[in-house]
Amino acid sequence: MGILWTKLSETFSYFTETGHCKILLLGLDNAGKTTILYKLKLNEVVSSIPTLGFNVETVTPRKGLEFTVWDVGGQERLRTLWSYYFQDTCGLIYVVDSNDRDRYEMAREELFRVIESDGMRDVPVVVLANKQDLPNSPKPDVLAEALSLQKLKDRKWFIQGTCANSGEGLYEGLNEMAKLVKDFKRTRQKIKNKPTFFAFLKSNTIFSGDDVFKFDEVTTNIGQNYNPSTGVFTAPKEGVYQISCVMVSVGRTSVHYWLYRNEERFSYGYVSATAHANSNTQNWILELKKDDRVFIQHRTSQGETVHGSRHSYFSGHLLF
Ligand SMILES: Nc1nc2c(ncn2[C@@H]2O[C@H](COP(=O)(O)OP(=O)(O)O)[C@@H](O)[C@H]2O)c(=O)[nH]1
Ligand SMILES: [Mg+2]
Repeated sequence: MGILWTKLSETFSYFTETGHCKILLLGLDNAGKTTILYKLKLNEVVSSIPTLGFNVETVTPRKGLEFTVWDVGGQERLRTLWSYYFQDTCGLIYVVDSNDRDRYEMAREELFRVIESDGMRDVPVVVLANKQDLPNSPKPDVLAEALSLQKLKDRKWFIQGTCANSGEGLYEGLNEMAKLVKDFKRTRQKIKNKPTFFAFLKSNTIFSGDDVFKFDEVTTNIGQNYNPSTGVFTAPKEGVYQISCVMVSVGRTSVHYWLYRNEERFSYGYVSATAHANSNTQNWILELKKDDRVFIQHRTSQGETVHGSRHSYFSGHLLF
């Protein structure tokens, strides 16, 4: 490994201590990605995995840190394969040939396509305005404008001029990436520590007897503490939780229900019948202990229809 990497290795040491970190190194072909890997002297560990014409290089310079490299642009039919690599990404380095003005537009489109993909939400971006050594090379700010980087509102980004051949700017660019990734991982960690769930009832459902309401269209489940197949939320830790539900009746029937904390029925819910639909909303602040279970159960022997299709829901999150 070269001097440049030795310097960066310290910067990146944080990640090995705090778990896995995956960084994508993308850009159109000919932008300079492979040259960058070589300049960082990471070439010794480059492994190339050609899958159906989709050529992915991965480099693992130290345990827990992984760079994944491929060319974006064209290859419409291969895009579906990308999503696999987007998962768990904590940084994107996007390399652009500053002198390739004809393909600025394409580089911009591809960049946005990548960052708007599932799994890439809020992932920080460092753009390397490469080939700055060429005469009359447009400066990084020109490229920033052409790539519409100012549109990236909720995401940290940084642009750095580089010359991959000499290595100029690479340390600065990667060092900034390391900083942004650190912030990103901290924020992610904070979110992970806030168990939250939100689940709709997918379709109209008739409940009778002591059926537990299974809200089966889960839109958020941070921490996976809500189980849609049982309808039960299990508190992962002690704290004050906000738990809410909206219950909507449909088709001239009423809905009777209880809210349970473990074996305790601590609230009664009732939706009266009308000609069309009616609703009842409940909002609780609950102190829960670890492993306390919260769920909603039907209470009357007769069958009652609860309105699905994004009308009725159950949600909760840890306040503090
Ligand atoms: N002048 C100049 N040429 C570069 C620079 N970086 C890469 N190149 C050249 O651009 C071409 C494409 O580089 P490569 O790393 O293969 O691009 P990739 O397709 O993104 O992997 C090669 O001929 C490189 O030598 C640079 O900073 N300055
Ligand atoms: Mg290459």
